[in-house]
Amino acid sequence: MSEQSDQAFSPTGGIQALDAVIIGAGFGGMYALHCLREQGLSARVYDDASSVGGTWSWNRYPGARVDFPGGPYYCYTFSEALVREWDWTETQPDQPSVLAYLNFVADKFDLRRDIQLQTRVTAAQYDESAQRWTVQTNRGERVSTQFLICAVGTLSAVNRPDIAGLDSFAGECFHTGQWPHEAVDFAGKRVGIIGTGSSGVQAIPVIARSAAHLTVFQRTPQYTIPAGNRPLDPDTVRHTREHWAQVRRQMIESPFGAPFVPSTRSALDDTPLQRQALYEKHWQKGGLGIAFDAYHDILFNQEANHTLAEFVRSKISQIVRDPGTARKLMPDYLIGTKRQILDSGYYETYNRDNVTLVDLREDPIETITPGGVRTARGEHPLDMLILATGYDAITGALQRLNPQGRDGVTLKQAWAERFSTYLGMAIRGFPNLFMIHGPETPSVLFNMPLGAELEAEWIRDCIGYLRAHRLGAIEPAAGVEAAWGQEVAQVASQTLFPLTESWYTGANIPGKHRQFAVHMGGPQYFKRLSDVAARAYEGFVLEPLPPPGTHRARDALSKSDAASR
Ligand code: N01
Repeated sequence: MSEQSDQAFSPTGGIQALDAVIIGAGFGGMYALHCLREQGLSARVYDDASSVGGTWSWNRYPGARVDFPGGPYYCYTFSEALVREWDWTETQPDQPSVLAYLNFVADKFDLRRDIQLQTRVTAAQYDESAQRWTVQTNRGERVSTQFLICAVGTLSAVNRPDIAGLDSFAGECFHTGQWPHEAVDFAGKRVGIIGTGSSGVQAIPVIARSAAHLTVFQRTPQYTIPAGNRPLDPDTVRHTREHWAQVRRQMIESPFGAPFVPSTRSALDDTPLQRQALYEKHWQKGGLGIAFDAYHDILFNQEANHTLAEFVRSKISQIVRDPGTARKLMPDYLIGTKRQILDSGYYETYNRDNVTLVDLREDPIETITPGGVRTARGEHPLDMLILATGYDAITGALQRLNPQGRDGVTLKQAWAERFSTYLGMAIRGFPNLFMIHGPETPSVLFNMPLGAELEAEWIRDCIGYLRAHRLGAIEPAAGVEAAWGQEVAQVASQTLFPLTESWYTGANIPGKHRQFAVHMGGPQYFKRLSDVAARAYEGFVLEPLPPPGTHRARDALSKSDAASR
């Protein structure tokens, strides 16, 4: 433990003291640990899972793959040695490959000695006088830490749907986000799956190949685009290794953190025939380029958006042989404004004899029974039921953690009406708490490993600043969260995203407040983070350390600031 921690905290109950507790051993938490240890800080990661990897440890469902430009782009970028050492083999790596990579990273950087798995943080409480958090786990540990870093995942709080009779189902039942580690055997079984988001769309083609019968219960049809997964071209691998700094810079500066060179053309600049040819070229190649790269205005202009939406609908009509099934699969909202899905043979799967599509909008579920799912039109007998019903996204895991900040106020209380953050990194009333991929960061709309790195490095530098200036606590100032929230909403309002009900807006969870949860600025956001740091953490209140040997709080907040709480 560092010298400063001794000054900042005098243990009273003999509990262990650390500089930082990090919750979550995914991309963000693992890198935060590495960063803080490099600075000589003592840190420990807690994770409920039985392996490192975060989302890649939980999402072991069949077909799970990176749905972003993968291979050498969806990975850590901080270490050129690591980039040279790890051989990605496919453009869209599958879940076992990503998990193997994260385990390799944990070993290479000797992270495991400070990662405690199968340990859930059950409580975290801020002590104002000590400027420290007390963290408790389900194993009965209590730890005192100056900094609490929540790398709890944006898509980790599973959404178990409130469907009548769900608990009565007598067969096997799995959620895609809590998939068993043991192999799941579909052979000879009647399988049902509820949900056609990214997880369902990835799993359905794979399950259909071995199940006796697969029944898909779809509430909202999806636009999905072929992933075009293929072996990585050795020239691409060589180029990225040889020009790594340049590739990294290009990703940091691109709108979604991807190695795309954004188009400058509008979809409306081309004739219908030209557009068709360009969309067809992207469709054959696969990947997100068709939505993010072909034209610059698909996500900004409704008319441009309709051209691509119509193209994908025409593909559904061409691919799916039964016109009734094709009709049920037709989405009618703005393409790309729900999370854009990449698939491997999704629409084609509905041409199989052993697959049935149930459109829940015309034939809703009445109840789940011990033997299957009963919809308005009849019973669907099942041996296995899969819930691909998603997550209480972005804010859910933080609220389930429910830390208790200043004056005993919990996060659930603070966010009862709407969530608020400053920079998506910190929350007023919760000093010394940082988030990685928190609400109001680019998180899920930017390259997630790269975004996690940039955020973890910002936290590392911020802690370094506090230490260098003998400061004990940091917290957003009054008013900055409201301004930040307005900026997030304003950036989003320039796009088409807020026009569609999605988990970005909170619409997938009954009763959840509607608030756009992602900062869509990408590079502009990360520039803001750097600027705030360069201006001595502008917008934050910085408290001095308490006098050595005392527990008395040094209230550095100005009277007006305190009064405005
Ligand atoms: O979850 P989702 P997901 N009755 O919320 C339906 C990431 N991810 O796990 O659209 C019936 O997208 C719901 O219907 P509707 C990726 O970012 C990454 O699939 O709300 N249906 C929807 O069809 C992704 O976006 C990878 O009407 C119900 C589905 O369940 C995110 O995770 C892989 C229902 C949920 O779709 C979440 O994807 C997989 C109910 N009561 C996922 N409740 C990678 O490869 C919900 N639904 C990196």
